[in-house]
Amino acid sequence: MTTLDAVALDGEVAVFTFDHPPVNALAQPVRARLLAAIEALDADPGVRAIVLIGHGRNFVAGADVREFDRPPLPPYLPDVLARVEACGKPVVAALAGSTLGGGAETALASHYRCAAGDLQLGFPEVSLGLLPGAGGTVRLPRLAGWQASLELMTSGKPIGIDRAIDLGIVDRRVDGDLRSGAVAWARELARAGTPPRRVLELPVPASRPAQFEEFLRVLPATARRLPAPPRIVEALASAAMLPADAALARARALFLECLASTESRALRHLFFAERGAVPDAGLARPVGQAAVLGAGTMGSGIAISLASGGIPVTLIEAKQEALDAGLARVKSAIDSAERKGRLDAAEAAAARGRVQGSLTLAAVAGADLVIEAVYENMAVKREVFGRLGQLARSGAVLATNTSTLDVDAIAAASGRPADVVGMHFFSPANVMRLVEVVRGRESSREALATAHAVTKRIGKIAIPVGNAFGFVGNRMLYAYGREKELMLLEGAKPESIDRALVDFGMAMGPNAVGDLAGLDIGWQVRKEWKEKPDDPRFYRASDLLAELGRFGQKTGRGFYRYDGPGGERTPDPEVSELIRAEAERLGVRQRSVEPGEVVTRCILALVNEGARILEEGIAASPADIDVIWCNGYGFPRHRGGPMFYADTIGLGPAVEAIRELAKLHGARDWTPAGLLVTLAGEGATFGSWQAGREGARDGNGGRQA
Ligand code: 3H9
Repeated sequence: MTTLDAVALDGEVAVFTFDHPPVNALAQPVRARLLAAIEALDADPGVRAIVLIGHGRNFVAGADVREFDRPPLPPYLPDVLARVEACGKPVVAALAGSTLGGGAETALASHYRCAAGDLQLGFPEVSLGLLPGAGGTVRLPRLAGWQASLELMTSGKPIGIDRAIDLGIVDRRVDGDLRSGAVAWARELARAGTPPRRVLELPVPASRPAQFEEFLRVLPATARRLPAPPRIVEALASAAMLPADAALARARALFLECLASTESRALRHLFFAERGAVPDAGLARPVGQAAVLGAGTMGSGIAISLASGGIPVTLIEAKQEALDAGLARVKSAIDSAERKGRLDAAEAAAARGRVQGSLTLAAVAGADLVIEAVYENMAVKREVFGRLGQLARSGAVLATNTSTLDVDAIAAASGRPADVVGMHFFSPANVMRLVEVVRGRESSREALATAHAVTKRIGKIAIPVGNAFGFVGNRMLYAYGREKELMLLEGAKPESIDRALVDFGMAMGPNAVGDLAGLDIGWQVRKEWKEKPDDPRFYRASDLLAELGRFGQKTGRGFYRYDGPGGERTPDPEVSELIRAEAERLGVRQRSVEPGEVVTRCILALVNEGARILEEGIAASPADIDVIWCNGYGFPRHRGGPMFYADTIGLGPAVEAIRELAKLHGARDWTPAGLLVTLAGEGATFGSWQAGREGARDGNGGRQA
């Protein structure tokens, strides 16, 4: 009788369990166990069929991404899966939950597949800059056809059980206990003498050679420029044209090319950076009820996030009309999530049931967490926090959503500053995943841990930041914006700046973003900003347009015009003329500014400010800055964030370029940060610096800004 790690016998059926917390990733020991098990079970006369199943909620969430930064270790997944497929006894994969990447490929190498109703099957490799590298590109089309394979693998989006059955990927659904259902089916197959059905032996579906090129052409231009999507299409085209062995070898070679690419390294860096542990997780206070003050766009967005994430919330406003409008926004967003299938009917009903409104601040008394999202004005916030300090129950965490004001000054007004933190959500709060969790001078570890835990619980990414003007994201935004504003005065057109940065990969150009957010918003902030740089050119173009009532999209004019029939964005020559006259007044000589200069100045300004923020301890790590910029400001993910990008160009060349810029534009804006100079001098990178500090930090409760 077989006695093996991870194998249990159920009569003549052997059950192999993937048991590798947290998500059963296919790390080397798991691959070795699976290979040993299949070989032994294939040879064991007492075993007539094999079931593969995952421990816990998931089957297998893929290859172990942590191994990708090291030399590959045998046994390699493609070889292990080839051995599974070659097994002489029926192998039934029992799928549930996350069945992703290498996990989905394991399912395809099995002979039969059944699944539980919560199946999420997909090929997310593309979001890591990779392609399915363990035979998926050759096996999947033999079950699901070319079009579905192209779509599943280039989108990375998982599918549920119904679609998996429709596509022929899953053979049957198991209601009730998955293990028993799979074992019963395996026994049935064995007793009926049903032979293994090997996917690689199924006929190759017909294809047109042009089909792959056509698919590539309609992919978004951004995807076409990345390494993975065109290689996924090429691997599938090879599977259509070459014998299986040659197609498998081609896919493997393409996978290794992707693995070595900077883009994949960048995406893997973000994958882990976005999954940092909750600092002081054990200290988080339970949150059974929340309250949000202010039912404007931000407040209702936060309420939607809390309710959808399972936390009952009271939305509080002073006036009935504003409260009704806020509650209507919440309802409409939940309805829309239901229509789009992001919440099922029961989840949507539960989310709606978790939101109630109130016109009295006293309603905060029942809340464990209060998030303030009232008007961005210190006097107003201090008044609100003074009352919250009295009304909120003892132990409740009081969070301000301010994006620019001093959290310590707000905290002091509450009379209980240890309970106060900042939770800086980004707009629209129900869509954007980023929250900067701001540590005030007196914020307690418990209050911070609670803010982090709640953010994670509602599916968002919490990044710890220190309390300084603009925290991390907006402070860096000012450095980035400073340069684009100077280049506007120097003669660059708004649309040329935007085009250069969009070509670099930014989701939107900064001038288009300004128009979308409203140029009046930043103008107001700068009016109240006491330590604003003493430079008449600082944000002069934006302020000039705001002074002229050109607030952006909401007034039909800003850096662009929006007054055409469809309200679309069109360049406005009048703007360049207004800025030219202003430049003349300020004595700025206009010239032609090339796209390369736009990118260099804007991105190096980010890098330099990021390095200063690290020196000052406002951010805990370069990776945190990368997560903030990729999730809050549309920095291209395939470049890994500004600090990772700096590592890829080299810190030495970055410092040299900054010194060159200092010669041309002055040392005030272009003195290289001390940390940057030190690391460049040591031949180090932000990545190596972070790795060196991580050991010391692990001992004291995770990341702390
Ligand atoms: C692949 O398969 C390539 C093959 O084609 C070819 C090979 C030759 N590896 O997200 P969570 C960790 S490429 C290692 O917070 P959730 C994660 O770091 C892979 N670790 O949970 C975190 O650790 P910690 C294709 C992994 O419930 C913990 O698990 N597969 C992996 O919100 C919990 O993660 C993917 O791309 C992994 N593959 O979501 C799937 N996955 O607790 C990637 C997770 O220490 N994973 N971890 O911070 C996911 O999409 C989500 O994690 C999942 C769970 C949906 C599974």
